[in-house]
Parts: sequence; C-alpha cells; structure tokens
Amino acid sequence: MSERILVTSALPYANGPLHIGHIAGAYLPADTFVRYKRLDGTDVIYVGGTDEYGTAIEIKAIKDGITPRELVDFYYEDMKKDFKNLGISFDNFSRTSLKVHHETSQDFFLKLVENGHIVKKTVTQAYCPKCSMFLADRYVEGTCPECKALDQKGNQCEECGKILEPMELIDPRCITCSTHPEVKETFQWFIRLKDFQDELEDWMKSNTHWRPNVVNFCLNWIKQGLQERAITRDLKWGIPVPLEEGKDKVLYVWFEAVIGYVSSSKEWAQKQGKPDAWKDYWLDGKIIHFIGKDNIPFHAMMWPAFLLGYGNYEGKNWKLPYDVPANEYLNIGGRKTSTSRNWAIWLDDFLKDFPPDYLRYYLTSIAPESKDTDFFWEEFQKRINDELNDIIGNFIHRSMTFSFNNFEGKIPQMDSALVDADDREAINAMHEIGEKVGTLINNFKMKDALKEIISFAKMCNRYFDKKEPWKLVKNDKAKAENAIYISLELSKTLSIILNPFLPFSTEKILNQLGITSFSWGDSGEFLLVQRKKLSKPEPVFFKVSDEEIKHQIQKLDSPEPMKKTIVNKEVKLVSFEDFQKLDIRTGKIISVEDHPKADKLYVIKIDVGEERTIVAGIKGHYDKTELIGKNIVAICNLEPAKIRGIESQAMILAADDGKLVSLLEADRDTKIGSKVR
Ligand code: B3M
Ligand code: ZN
Repeated sequence: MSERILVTSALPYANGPLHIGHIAGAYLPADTFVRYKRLDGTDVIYVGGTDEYGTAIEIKAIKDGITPRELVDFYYEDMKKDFKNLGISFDNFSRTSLKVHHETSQDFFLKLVENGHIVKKTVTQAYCPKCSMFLADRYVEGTCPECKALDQKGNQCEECGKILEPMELIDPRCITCSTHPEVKETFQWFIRLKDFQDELEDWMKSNTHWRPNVVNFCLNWIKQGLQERAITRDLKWGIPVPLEEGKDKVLYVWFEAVIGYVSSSKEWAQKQGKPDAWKDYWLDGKIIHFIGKDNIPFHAMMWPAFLLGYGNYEGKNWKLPYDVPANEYLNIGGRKTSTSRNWAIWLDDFLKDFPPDYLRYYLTSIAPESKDTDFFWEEFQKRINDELNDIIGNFIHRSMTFSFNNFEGKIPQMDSALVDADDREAINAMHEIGEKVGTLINNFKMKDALKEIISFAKMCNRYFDKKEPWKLVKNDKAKAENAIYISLELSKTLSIILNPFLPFSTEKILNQLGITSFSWGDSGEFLLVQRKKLSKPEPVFFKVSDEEIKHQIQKLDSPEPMKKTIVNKEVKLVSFEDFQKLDIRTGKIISVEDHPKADKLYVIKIDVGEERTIVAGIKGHYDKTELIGKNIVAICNLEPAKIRGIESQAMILAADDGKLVSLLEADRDTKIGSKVR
C-alpha cells in the first residue's frame, strides 16, 4: 500500500491579521512539503483552519467593541484570502466554530470521561460580581507583583515574564468593567495525564527521526511527572461541555483546537463526497503537524494523550503524530515580533508591494528550523537580487531568449552523437538533483534544499558560460543547438524542483516552455518537445530597488508601522444636511413617575424650553430621586410615539456600553433649551 500522509499547520487564532512570523513557522514549510509530496505522487492532504474560541478571541472582541462572532467571521475570511494570495495550498481550511468540530470535540470529551481519564475537581477562581462571571486568567488585569509593571494580564507578566495567578496581581481588576474581583469556588473537569505517562515516554523515546529539540523538550517535561490539567472553563464563547452539570461551561480552547485537525479532515472528506475518507489518514496514515515552538506541549504531549485516552475508533487505534516539525521564531530586524507593539510585517501589506514568491524565497532561505532567525529588509533585497534574479532567473532567461532569437523561435534539436563531456556532466547533474532535493524536503530541511538548488543553478550558469553558445552559433550550429537544448532542459529541471518553493513563477516558466503538467520525477528526464514553438520569453523575476527597501524600512520604523485596520462594521453615512435636521437641545428633568403599565419604564417630564413628556427605559439604571433636577440632552423633533399607552414626545440621550447606561449632559451650565450642534 502506498504511503498516506496528512499534514496540518497550527490553527491561527482568528483575532488579528497574519504576519510573516506566522508564515515562517507553521505554514510555508508545510506548504512546500505538501507541494513536493503531491508532485511525488504521494497520497497527501493538507488541512487547517481558524481557531475561533478562547480568551484570546473574547478579549480582542471586547477591545474592538464587537462580538466574538463578528471578529472571527472577519478574520476567517481575511486569513483565508491571505493564505490563498501566498499560495498556501490547503485542501481544506476549516473553522472551529463549525458544527462538525463541536460534535467531534464533544465526542472526544465524552470518550475520555467514559474511559475514566477525566476527574471533576473544585477550584477557586476570580469572579466579577458586577459582570456575574468567572474571570479566566487573562480577564484579570493589574500590576505585576514582581516588577511592578502596570496593566499586566493575570496569566503572565509581559515585562518580566513571571507566571502569575490572577489574584496575585496588585490591585486586580476585571478587564471588562474594572471591578475588583472576588475569589469564588467553581469546578472544572481535569484530564489525568499521568494515565499516559509511561506510554508517552516510550513513544517519545522511539521518535528518533524527530528534531532533537522537540524530543528533548518533551522528555524533560514528561520526566517532571505529568500533572492533571483542566480541560473546561467557565466561559460563554466556546463549545459547550456535553454534560448536564456542565451546561454553563465550555471546553478549554486548547483541548478542542487540536481536535480541529480531525474536524477539518472530516469536512474535507464530506466535500469530496467520501465522508469516511478521513479515516484512511487518521487510522492508517502518517500525521505530520507543522507548528511554532510555543505550541510543542499541546501537539507533542497533550494531543497524543487525548488520542490514547480516546481508545480505539471502530476497532482501530488513532495514529499518534508521525512527526511534529516545530520551528523556532522569526524576528524582525533584530527584534522580537510583537503585534501589540506593532513590530510586525503583515502578510497582506507585504503582498501589496512584492510578489508572493519573493516572500516564499526569502523566508525559506532564513527558515528558523533550528534556531531563531531574523528578517532584514536589506538581506531580503540582496537575496532576491543576487540569487533569485542573478543566478536562477538569469540562467533561465538567457537560455530561453537565446533559443528564441537564434533558432526561429523554436526549441532546438539535440544530436546525441555530438554530446561531449561537459554536456554529459550537466545531464548527469540533471538526473540526480531531484532526488537530492527531495530527500532534504522529506527531512524538513527546506533551507538546505534551497541551497542545493542554488548550487545546481550555479552549475547551470557555469555550463552555459563554458559552452559560449554565442560563439558556437556562428561556427558550429549543431553544437550550439545541443548546448541550448540542454540549457532549456536544465531550466525545466530548475523550475520543477523550485515549484514547491516558488509555485507562481515556476508555473509561468514551465508554461513558456510548453509544459503544463509534470511530476517530480520529470525533473530528471528529457521533457521538451524538439522543434516546438516557444512563446516569446518574458522575464519572470525583477530586482528590488534601493528606494523600495528604504520605503519598507521607513514603514517599519515609523511609530505605527502598517497598523492594520480592525473589523469595520458597516456604517451608514449620514449627510451633514440630515444631521442638521435633528433638533437636539439641552434640558432639565422636572418630574419622574413609574409607568403605570410597564415595570421597566419611567414617565419623565422635561423642560427643553417648553415642557415635554417622555417615556424612557432607564428604570434599572437610575433611581427617581437621582434623576430629578438632572441636566440632560434630548432630541425634540422625533415623531411622537405611544409607548404602552403614553405618548413620548422626545428622546433623552444616554451612553450605553452594553452594561452601564449614563445620561449625557452639557459640560457647563448652559441655558435650558440651547441648541446642540
Ligand atoms: N491558536 C495558538 C497560536 O495561534 C493556537 C494554535 C492552535 S493549533 C491547534 O499560536
Ligand atoms: Zn467585571
């Protein structure tokens, strides 16, 4: 049976745009690998999706003044578009808010309960009396007890790095309403990771083909003894715990997010019209998770524990991850990427200024495979100009233009009898390069694979120079035909082996050569049709100028580089003329009565230069006595409306943040009835 592989990339939180740090870690290497595997004829699928629950989402939504639903809907589309523009070729890009994922996650939870790996435990937790809710760690803000940095979140201080308990913060407060939290008892379900301690340790030791940093990190962790971990939370935005007594709780985001890979595979299978096809991979294939290093514990230890704890599925065991190639971080210009400090290069900004393959090329050449690396604009320019243009692009372009200009716009004919030692050497290199590069990609050494390709391209240039076809064409045309035919075949080889790295430009080149479908193995074969008409060669790569680089550096250095707009809710614009039609005036409250027919309404008399009666729903927010004598602002020319039998003749203005309602008043002692402009 041939190999079956399922590749995943970490599910990004749908709470902000993608930046190039994301790309270098979990997406580009995965995509390169998958594209190579597809060309190699392997049965491979590549799944991903957005991570849409958890406090990271809720808090961003609060900050932006929108609902979590609005936030994730926006960023799901935004990320999907960005990935497509960079050529990240997911077979399925799902979302954790879909039904299939809810069901799959709840099934995992129930199976773990059934198999006795879950315990219920009482815990104490911060609770906001005003919001009436338990506060997850990141919902509590305050001063770090260690370094005294202000406004730190209750899980960790960003300044000194100290891991915190929320109530350790000095002057802790609820991030929504600033109230001082109480400590209250609640309960959560915990997974007993020690049930899997021995099995995980043996398995980890057997993963000798993994990157050593990943294995060592995990073995260290396992050695310390696996602790129980809470896998539920007291939150509203999330996947409900599928038990009666847990109906106010949700599954912890990390518990369900990793299950998202299974859900995305199920969705893929559905779309294929083969709803069971996902099982071929999860029960019989090789699973490979591409991630950034901060996600190692959840992918290499927790997730395997969940899979072991589930027990068998329809009589078969789940496959544990075959490999977890974790990458280190990509810094920018010598500094750590920080989205909160706006030190980042956003993917869609980048793609507005440069072709996607330029980013793919440079990021692969500095891939943080074994240590943190740095993105420098100057180095980007150098790599694109000196390597992609001057070595790779130059060879391909001069081979094609020479052919086009000297052989009637056709691919020349090769005469095997005239093949000499130099030709043979070049042809042999052509036969071998595919396998060399393929082996490196198979071992997730994308950077080395690219280096190998560049030295191959250098060899190609040396061959061309040595042959001097511009001389041969004058005195030994047949030999010139051979040299150029071989050069075109080498160009084809370069394009095929570069295709997983640079899909957009290599497809253009192959098209110019008349090749529309190809496999990895074709890279080593003679593929071109002799005497076939070539289309006029167009250069595919262009140099990056000093001005462009200067501009990018300025953008990055400006205090707010490339600030990405957050979700724009649809706003209906009102003309100034329309605004002027409103009769808004200052006034004073004269009397307040209960509405005889409604519990929540007051009947209020106001003076706005004349007396008006209004019906207002502010009973839950103000006592009658608080209101009398208060200065207010009212709209006085709205159509009168009968509210539960009483006519309301104006509307008083109030600010409403969803919880607190406060009446507006003029800042000074303005005369009653003044016009508000
Ligand atoms: N969303 C964290 C992150 O974006 C998290 C990854 C989930 S992978 C299942 O780094
Ligand atoms: Zn609160």
